[in-house]
Amino acid sequence: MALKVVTLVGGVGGAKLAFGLAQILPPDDLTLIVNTGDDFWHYGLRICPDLDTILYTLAGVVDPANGWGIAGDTTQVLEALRGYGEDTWFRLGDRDIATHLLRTAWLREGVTLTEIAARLAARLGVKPRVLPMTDAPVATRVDTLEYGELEFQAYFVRHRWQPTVRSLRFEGIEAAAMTPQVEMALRQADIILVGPSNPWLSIDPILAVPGLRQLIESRPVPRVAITPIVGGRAVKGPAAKLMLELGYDASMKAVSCYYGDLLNGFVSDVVDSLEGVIQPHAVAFETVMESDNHKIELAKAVLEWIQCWGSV
Ligand code: FO1
Repeated sequence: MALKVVTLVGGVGGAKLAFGLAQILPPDDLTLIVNTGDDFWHYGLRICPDLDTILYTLAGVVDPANGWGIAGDTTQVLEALRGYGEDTWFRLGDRDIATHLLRTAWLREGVTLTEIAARLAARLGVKPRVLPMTDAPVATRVDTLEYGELEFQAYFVRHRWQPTVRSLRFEGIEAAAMTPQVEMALRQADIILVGPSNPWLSIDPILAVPGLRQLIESRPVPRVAITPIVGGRAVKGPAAKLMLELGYDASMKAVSCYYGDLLNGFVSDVVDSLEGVIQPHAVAFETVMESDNHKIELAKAVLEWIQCWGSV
């Protein structure tokens, strides 16, 4: 029987799990709810890094080395901007710019981000549903010791997430609302997954959309996160450093505690023991996905494990 799987994702780790799930689930049974707190305006173009990373990954065109952008993309525009004396700290590829041009033009026509993601997915041949967490503009702001408050991409890319983080906030989140598509997907989900994404930077913005966390917590279905921390370290990005700066241990147990009763299941990595995991269902798999096959194996193992105990 069809199992509707809804996965909250942001960043490269989340995209890897999404890829694995997309290879084993019928497209109609997989919905991705994507963080939009990283989105920003750059040279007048609306950039949506997490949406594009998911779309490019599921389309099989993502740059494998970075996990974002388009494989083999060129940087003629970037070099021309540098020729004008611009500081090209955010590496936009030429083909990637086509995505931003289309999205920006559609936004100007009043098309919603949800509809834009659907159009781009259709044109890229991506069949699972890719849903922005909200259609309202939300911007993650990072308050740092060295520079004060930074836009997310200034923190993450320009300053290579080296500044010391004091706090985070999601500008515009109070006025944001779940789209009907997000609400319906969560209401109809048989399984809700939280990808191995940064809980503070990629998942919290999604959970902060008014009513979204409560809706997930109210669902009597398996609600499972895959750890983004392995052996006390982030697989990629600032998660471990950020945890220490925010006063947590850099451990998968601390992630388990942080998510708390949002979840009833937790997947840690085999290098970490399960004691300290507070969710009633816990398992350890090899969660570091280095190959496409590994992404598929992890997705398969997680779903099979859930079906052993899920109330589905
Ligand atoms: N990340 C970087 O570390 N450096 C970049 O120059 C960069 C450019 C970029 C362009 C388009 C895009 O969709 C993503 C890009 N990213 C870059 C990744 C992005 O900053 C992160 O993937 C998310 O915002 C956080 O996961």
